[in-house]
Order: sequence, then structure tokens, then C-alpha cells
Amino acid sequence: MKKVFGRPKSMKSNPFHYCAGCGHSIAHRLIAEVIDELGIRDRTIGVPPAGCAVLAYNYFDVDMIEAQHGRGPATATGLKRVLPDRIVFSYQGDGDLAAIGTAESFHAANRGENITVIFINNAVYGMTGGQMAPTSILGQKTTTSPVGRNNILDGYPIKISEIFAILPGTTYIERCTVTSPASIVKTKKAIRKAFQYQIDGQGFSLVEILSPCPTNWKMSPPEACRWIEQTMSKEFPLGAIKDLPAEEMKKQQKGK
Ligand SMILES: Cc1ncc(C[n+]2csc(CCOP(=O)(O)OP(=O)(O)O)c2C)c(N)n1
Ligand code: SF4
Repeated sequence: MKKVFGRPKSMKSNPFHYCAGCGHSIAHRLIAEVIDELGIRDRTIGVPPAGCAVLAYNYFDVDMIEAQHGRGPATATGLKRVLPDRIVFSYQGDGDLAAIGTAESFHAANRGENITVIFINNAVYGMTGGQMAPTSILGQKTTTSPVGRNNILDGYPIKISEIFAILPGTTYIERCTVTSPASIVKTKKAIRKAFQYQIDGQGFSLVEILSPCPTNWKMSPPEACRWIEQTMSKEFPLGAIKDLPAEEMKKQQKGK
């Protein structure tokens, strides 16, 4: 019998510990499928975040190395510079990338490190109980903004992808989601492209995934998907934010 669906080779058989309806599990599977399809399993190194995906090394069957909270892109930088033939990705939540590791992430992007960042934006600190994150949207109720995020008290939601896109070191940035079969297909294409750009030596690529956190949003999984589609994606519009042609990137990389 022809097998049409199975576990990607780059994924271990351990059951996920994520909550039902969490986007982390879908994102993990997509990354593993892409690694298999690109044939880079034996030379990929992943850097998991601090956050709900801290145990990602239990799921990915590739080399993985843990970084301190927010320091994924700094760790990935070191790995890539020492082992330039490896494909290195860091996997980060919004608390990890947009709060605790803002500086490390921003500077790795600005240096144009030839690494890929998978940025899981679920608009809260998932692991530690659903506190307001830099990406929580205005009016969003979290454990630390019980009456809703207020720009005067709390500032505005930070659009990491748009900010990184203006840095000359970045080559490909796309925002996607995992709320429907069609959006999952698009997200996989984006992840594949981001890894391909790294294989081609084009510099820093990032895929932002708007990802449901039904537990901390206090919603059912279908409600969480609807909230992303109807509310969160208005604040964080989906689609390619930057896609620099190879020639353009090569010119920039020559250095002065
Ligand atoms: C330096 C430091 N400060 C705080 C923490 C506690 N901490 C662990 S995970 C986390 C939040 C993670 O949120 P996010 O990155 O959005 O990931 P999610 O859990 O939502 O996937 C925090 C604050 C820590 N581990 N290290
Ligand atoms: S708390 Fe949220 S981000 Fe963490 S596993 Fe559960 S649904 Fe996913």
C-alpha cells in the first residue's frame, strides 16, 4: 500500500506536550517537513526558545542547542560562523524575541547573519501564564492587562517583522498563520523559502507565525483561530513584508 502521510523523519515520535489547538505543534511539523524536503536533516541545527517550546529538542530529530532566554539569534550566530555549512534556525516566541531578546535578535538581523528565525507570535507570554507581551494588541485582556492593553500605560504592539524589514541585513520576511489548511500551506511555503535563502547564502530570513494560544486567550481552539483571522491579523497583516532578490542582496553583502 502506498503511504501518503506519515511522521517527517526530522520529527521524533514523542507526543507533543502543547495544549490542544496550540500553534507550536503545527509550526514544528511544518519545519520538520521542510527540513526533510530540502534534504538538510544531517546539517541542520535548531535553537529552541525559553517559553512553551523550550523542550523543542524532544520533538525535532536534528541537532539542537538550548540558548538562554532571548539569546537564540546570538547563539545561532556563533554556530553559523563556526560551522558555516550548517543550516541554523532559532525558534522564538514573542516574549523571547520581542521582549527579553530584542537586542540580540535586532542586532543579528542588522548584521545580516545567514540564519533563519521562526517567530511564533501568540500575543502573550504563554508559558508563564498569559502575561501581556510586546505584541499584545490594544484592548487585549491578559493577566497583566485585565482591562485590556492601553497604549498610554503600556505602549503599542510592536511589529517586529516590519521593523526588521527596514534593516539592510534582512533578506526575506513573511508573516503567516496556521488557522486553516490554506494558511498552513502558505506558511510551509514561507518556511521553505526562508531556509532556501539561507542555503543560498542570502542572509537573515524570518517567518512570523500568528499562532493560537487557546489556553491563555481563554478561548476554544476554533475561537482562537477566528480571533487571529478577524482581529489579530488586522494589527499584524499577513503576507510577504520583504523579499530581496538575490542580486540585490549580493551587492549589499560585498561590504565596504
Ligand atoms: C531571563 C529570564 N526571564 C524570565 C524567564 C521566565 N520565562 C520563561 S518563558 C517566559 C515567557 C515566554 O513567552 P513567549 O516567548 O511569548 O513564548 P510562549 O510561551 O508564548 O510560546 C518567561 C518570561 C526566563 N526563563 N528567563
Ligand atoms: S500555553 Fe499557549 S503557547 Fe503554551 S502550549 Fe498552551 S496554547 Fe501553546
